[in-house]
Amino acid sequence: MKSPRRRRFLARIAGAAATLAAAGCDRLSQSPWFPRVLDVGEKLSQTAQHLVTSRRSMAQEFGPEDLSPHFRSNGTANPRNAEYQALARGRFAEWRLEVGGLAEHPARFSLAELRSMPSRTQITRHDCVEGWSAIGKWKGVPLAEVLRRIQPSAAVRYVVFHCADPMDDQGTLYYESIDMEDALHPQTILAYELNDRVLPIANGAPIRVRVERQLGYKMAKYIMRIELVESFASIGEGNGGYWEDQGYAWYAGI
Ligand SMILES: Nc1nc2c(c(=O)[nH]1)N[C@H]1C(S)=C(S)[C@@H](COP(=O)(O)O)O[C@H]1N2
Ligand SMILES: [Mo]
Repeated sequence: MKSPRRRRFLARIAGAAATLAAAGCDRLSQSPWFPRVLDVGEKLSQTAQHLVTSRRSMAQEFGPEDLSPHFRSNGTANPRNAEYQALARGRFAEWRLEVGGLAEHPARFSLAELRSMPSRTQITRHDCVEGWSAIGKWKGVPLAEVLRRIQPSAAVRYVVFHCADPMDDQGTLYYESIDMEDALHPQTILAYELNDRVLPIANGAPIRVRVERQLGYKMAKYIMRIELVESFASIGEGNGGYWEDQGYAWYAGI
């Protein structure tokens, strides 16, 4: 916003306003450019309004006839750390989802417990920034259901997903975060099924999050721990996600 062009534009507006003020208010409405300046303001508030409403809206859902024949895997296809491999060998019976941070009742949930909670099924399109899309059918527990059980404290602003998969030789783990508005959205689910089958390892077993109005990299796979925070300072120096730390936008949605 501090580009020279922007600064020149602001200077011109300020100059024009000063001229007008000197000329008197009655000339304001007669000035040919005044209504146009108002239009710009109107456009801006319309855009802001659109942003607010679209964030509350639902992502498009599709029918079974729209399903992609194969839902591909991207990024990690099989986390290569020993802990995850051991859990996978036991078909995740020993896996526990730890949900904590700023909450009244931090808890750990087994896969069976998550499966016994109310569920939501949705057929949606996944868009990856690398240039591919796929339509899949997801079943899972709404994140709002899980959060209701642990009672987030009033200060919570972000939900952070800590994943099992190391992204480099230093062992940097994949992680992601969303705000409370997306966390409580009805289409935000912790998915344990894809296309009527147990979620494959390639797509994030035992659970991965669906945040339907955002891009693929927000949909953390291999979730081990969910942490409720007030700011990213509490999770280190990061920008709220593995790809965000490489320069991607934190808000990857419409
Ligand atoms: N833990 C973890 N989550 C992840 C990734 C990853 O590499 N590790 N890749 C992301 C990206 S870029 C995309 S497009 C989707 C891919 O999901 P899929 O493997 O089910 O196609 O997962 C996202 N979530
Ligand atoms: Mo992606």
